[in-house]
Amino acid sequence: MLTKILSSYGISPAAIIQPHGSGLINNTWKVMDLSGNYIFQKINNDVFKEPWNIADNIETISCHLNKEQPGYFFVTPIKTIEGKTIVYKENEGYFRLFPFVKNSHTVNVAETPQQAYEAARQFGLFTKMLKSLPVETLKITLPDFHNLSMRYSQFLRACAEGNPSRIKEAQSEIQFLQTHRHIVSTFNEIKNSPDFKLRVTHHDTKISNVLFDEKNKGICVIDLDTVMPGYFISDVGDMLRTYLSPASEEEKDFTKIIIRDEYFEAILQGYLYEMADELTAKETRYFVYSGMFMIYMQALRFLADYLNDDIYYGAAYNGQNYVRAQNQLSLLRRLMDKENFLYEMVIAAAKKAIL
Ligand code: GN1
Ligand code: MG
Repeated sequence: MLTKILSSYGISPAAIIQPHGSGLINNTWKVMDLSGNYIFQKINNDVFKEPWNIADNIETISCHLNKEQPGYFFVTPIKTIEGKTIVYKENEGYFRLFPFVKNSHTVNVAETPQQAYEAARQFGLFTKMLKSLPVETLKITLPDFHNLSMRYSQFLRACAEGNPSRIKEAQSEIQFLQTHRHIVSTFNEIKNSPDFKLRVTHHDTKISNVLFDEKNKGICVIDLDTVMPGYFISDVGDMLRTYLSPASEEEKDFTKIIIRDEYFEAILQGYLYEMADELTAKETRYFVYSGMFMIYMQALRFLADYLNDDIYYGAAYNGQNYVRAQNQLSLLRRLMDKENFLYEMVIAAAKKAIL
């Protein structure tokens, strides 16, 4: 089946196809052919209901960058022999193909603060390079994706209408999330504040979405499905969520979840290197909040999915989404423990960046 779709790009049936990466939503393969190496993806269209919106956004972004920032390196999908950037096959779904960038590699977890710094610079640079593109020209590929008040309502619905035995089991986590709903109120203030700008936002800043070169310098960001208008708290927040702790969201031993200060400093320095002049003073003061926002939202999403019998994320073992939610709540507690200390780091770095 995959071979047939690849033939619309002129790729030979003898090409080697291997599963690649660890995303929860799309399926990804590496394709090795005599004509070159590629990354091949099936778009999950239960999640992305309008895959053509993704293709349109990538087209809009690449046209803008080619014109305004011709030196900026950026990976675009390869066109089929017929000139399409997405292939649709009935009963199979939507597929696209990217060139595999030579001498590049990805990492699955941040192993050094230097990697975290490089990634933060790349995500900051991406937003900065697109600052002259009017955000409203981008299509919404996932409505309300990082709308925390909507996520909170979804969670409340799951608490009322979900699996009754799971609701009972998760009482203490449900309580905790409700007690901390001030995180949602702060988000509502942000939405209504003129100090917070909508910019071109990546919305999936895990470290495996950055390509590194042989010297571990960042080359560019990849996986542009969720690029939409958004707030900087989404991008910085997901970096804090996924790089600060050495243990991932799948870890069951929550004692392994810690906040590594040197990774916080690296994300801060890397992001501000590109974005210090773009962020308003008020936005900068919400740097630590952005981590709380994303971790809280991910806990809500994992827990709501558990209560709804795992319809969104699926589960490789019984209770996986419950473990993920508990894991994220531990991470949130650890971050809150250090909130003031990290805030001081932000203020010090912002002062230096202005001088
Ligand atoms: C999903 O598929 P992946 O791993 O890139 C999810 C993110 C979550 C993440 C949690 C479209 O991303 O929002 O943070 O899982 N993407 C979508 O691991 O829902
Ligand atoms: Mg993704």
